[in-house]
Amino acid sequence: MNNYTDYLDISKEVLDGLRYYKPIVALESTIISHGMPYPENIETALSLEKIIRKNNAIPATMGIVKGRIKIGFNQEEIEYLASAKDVIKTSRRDIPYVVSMGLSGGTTVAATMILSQYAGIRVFATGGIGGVHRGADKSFDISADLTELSITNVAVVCAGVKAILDIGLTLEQLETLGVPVIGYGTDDFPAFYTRKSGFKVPMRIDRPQDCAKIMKSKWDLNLDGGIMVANPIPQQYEARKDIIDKAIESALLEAEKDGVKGKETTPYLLDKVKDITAGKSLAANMALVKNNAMLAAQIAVEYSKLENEQ
Ligand code: PSU
Ligand code: MN
Repeated sequence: MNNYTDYLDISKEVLDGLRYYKPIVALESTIISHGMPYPENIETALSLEKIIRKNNAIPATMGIVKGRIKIGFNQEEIEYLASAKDVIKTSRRDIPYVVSMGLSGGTTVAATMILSQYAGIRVFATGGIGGVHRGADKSFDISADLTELSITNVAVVCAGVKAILDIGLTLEQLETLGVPVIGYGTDDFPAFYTRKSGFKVPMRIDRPQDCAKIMKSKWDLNLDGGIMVANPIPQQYEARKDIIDKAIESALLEAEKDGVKGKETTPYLLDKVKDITAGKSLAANMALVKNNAMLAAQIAVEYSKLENEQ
């Protein structure tokens, strides 16, 4: 038998939530280990949990600690992932290595979707997903987040994708992979720090219950795969497009100069953009993840109503 449960430690609170079809929201841990600096990473991780509870759902921050897959971190585990130096950025391909060697991993969107599916959690909040990198025609750098969205049944609430990526190609790839990309209260696909990318979303909803209905029908119809809910950053936290664009251009140049490749690329670019904008990008990043956690909780509440009706 395929005994993946042997590898999982699910917190008591999350187990209880699963048993009674309560609303649960998954949270990733690459954002803690590699996406944000210390101590903003801990501060953000803890406040996301608070926001989810305030909106009547159970938070399940997840990742790998010393070889064990943890669904529902406690505070000590969050602090460990936020400050330990040897935490590995863990996507789908890295999971078996990290688990069997007894290592610790901050899980990416792709890996967190996999862990969520093991546990039976259907809603996940993050900042931005990975996508098709600029210059992918040469580098072939396309995030495993996209392929995961085509096979794993989790709705991912994000603020779109960063302009460090090629947003147009990322949307094309999502269409090819059959992933519904839903604009929440917007016709324009959001670009993480800014509300608009200039690309239209293929579909739009304005209420959490509509998202829950789309999730249910997709999976009732055996159309395996995830859903991307693109939730624009709140207006008051939006960054100035010209400043962000310039910061991204310089970050990309520096990455090329430093010969950065593969899994190091995304964390490198995030860090450079933060330095170039003197931390302004980090403040926007923290605000938009919190906004996504709130929407994800509302969607989880509506989805659990549908599950409980059955
Ligand atoms: N984009 C962000 N912040 C992040 C990430 C992406 O704006 O922290 C992280 C997420 O964990 C995402 C991962 O899943 O980077 C993508 O990395 P890669 O491009 O190597 O697949
Ligand atoms: Mn990559």
